[in-house]
Amino acid sequence: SKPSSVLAFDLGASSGRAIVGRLDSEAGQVTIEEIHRFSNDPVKVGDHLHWDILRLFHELKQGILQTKHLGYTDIESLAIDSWAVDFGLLSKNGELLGNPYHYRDHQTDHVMEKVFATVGREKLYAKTGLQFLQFNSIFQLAAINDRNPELLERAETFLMIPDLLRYFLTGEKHSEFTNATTTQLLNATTKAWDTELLEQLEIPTDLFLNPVPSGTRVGSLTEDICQELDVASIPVIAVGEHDTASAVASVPALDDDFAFLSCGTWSLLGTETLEPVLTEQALAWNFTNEGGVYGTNRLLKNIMGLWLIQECKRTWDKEGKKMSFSELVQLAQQAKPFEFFIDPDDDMFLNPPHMPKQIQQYCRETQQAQPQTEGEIVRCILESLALKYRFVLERTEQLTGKTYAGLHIVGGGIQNELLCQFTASAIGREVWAGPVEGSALGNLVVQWIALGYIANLREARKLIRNSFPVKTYIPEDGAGWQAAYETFCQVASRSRMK
Ligand code: ADP
Ligand code: LRH
Repeated sequence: SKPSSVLAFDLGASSGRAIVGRLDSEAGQVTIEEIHRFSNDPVKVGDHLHWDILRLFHELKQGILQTKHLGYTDIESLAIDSWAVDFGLLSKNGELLGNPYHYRDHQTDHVMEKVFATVGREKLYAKTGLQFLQFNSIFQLAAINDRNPELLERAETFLMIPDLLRYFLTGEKHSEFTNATTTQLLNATTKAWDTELLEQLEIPTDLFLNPVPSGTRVGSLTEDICQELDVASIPVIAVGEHDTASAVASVPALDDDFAFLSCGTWSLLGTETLEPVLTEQALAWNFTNEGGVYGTNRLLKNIMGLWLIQECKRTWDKEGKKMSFSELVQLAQQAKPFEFFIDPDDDMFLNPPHMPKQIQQYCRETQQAQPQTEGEIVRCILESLALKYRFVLERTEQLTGKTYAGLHIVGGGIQNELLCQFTASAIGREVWAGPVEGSALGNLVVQWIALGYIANLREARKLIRNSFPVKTYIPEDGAGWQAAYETFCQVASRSRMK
């Protein structure tokens, strides 16, 4: 039988890409080709930060056009995955109301406390099992209700970003399950929108569509788009549309019990479980339970991730000190080890105007000396991330009662080999790095499962394992990293480690 080609759009906070996957079922091999990559710059207007959603839609069209130009006339389906929590609101006649807010917009500063006063923190966790992050959709909606209630009054339909872009492509409105779980409005036990919660917060319940499971066919390109692009219609599948759900689907683990780190703008570290873990300990440690593909639960924690480096780079670029990621990593390699530590998850790093100064401020406030050079700052970030990974990995083990022999890392961050090595050393176990296009691959394999080419998730993971390299990192300098971990924990406790 001839190979099957499908198209994945993976939209990250740092870039978007269109990737064609080819599955040769007989050989048990997948190959991928990146056919289009585009930036995804948020835009600040007045006081608020928005996604440039129509530009993203334009880029999706460019990706589809590109399949034609490259001679892929046999695309069997396409799917989108993207970051969590953000959404658009449609009017009665199906038009987008306003520009979707970016989750780093400051409208949600201090909103959590107000919501807790109405709902109660424990109750909210018991219902949703979601970690408290100030930008969860629930807090965004509460902020909009406060500041800009007309927007909600005019809204008829709530669609998460991938739901929205898929709606633009197909004309059909559906809510996809994995991404719906990130709103903190879906009940973790019933898997339905929690109407009691919505009513308490005065959010109209009829905005929300019943979630469809990942791997559902949900329409095809509209005739209009086919005409505009001069392409044949393509079926559209709702995959694990939360990019982290897709990333976890791509982890090339051969056993059921494994720990993963999805490493990109964010670092998402945790494991797959059969059921949500809603214990007091999970609440105290602010772990999240997000819906995975095919009935899995993702027990994990958000760690601030390479955002810290992206923001330093953006600042230095603006100041005329332009450097690539690999140049920054080289500088970090040359800097002295274990000089400065931060808790990467301190709120102060969520969206500051000047990240390098913010890191210096953290060091000052926690009675440390301050990193000065680019190399010192990047080294401080990378070591602190690796140490935070240890902290979260050990807590994951305590929550599940299991131990993990090593850590799978997927995503663009594995191109930072220094970080992979630091991670192996900090956790004192092997790191297995790959694939680099984790989310896109998870997106592709779920399409193939939906189309009937791959039997299930386990087979999909095996296929990925057989098709892409995985690089092993062995821990080094155990004593040095152990001492560093102790200092890191001490320093972070001064800022109340998140
Ligand atoms: P997103 O979550 O936005 O989709 P990616 O998974 O694409 O992010 O990862 C992007 C990150 O990978 C960048 O922010 C950068 O830190 C890191 N990265 C990419 N290329 C390199 C490189 N050559 N060397 C070091 N780090 C890199
Ligand atoms: C990673 C991610 C993560 C969310 C964040 C908003 O891209 O989807 O899982 O918490 O973006």
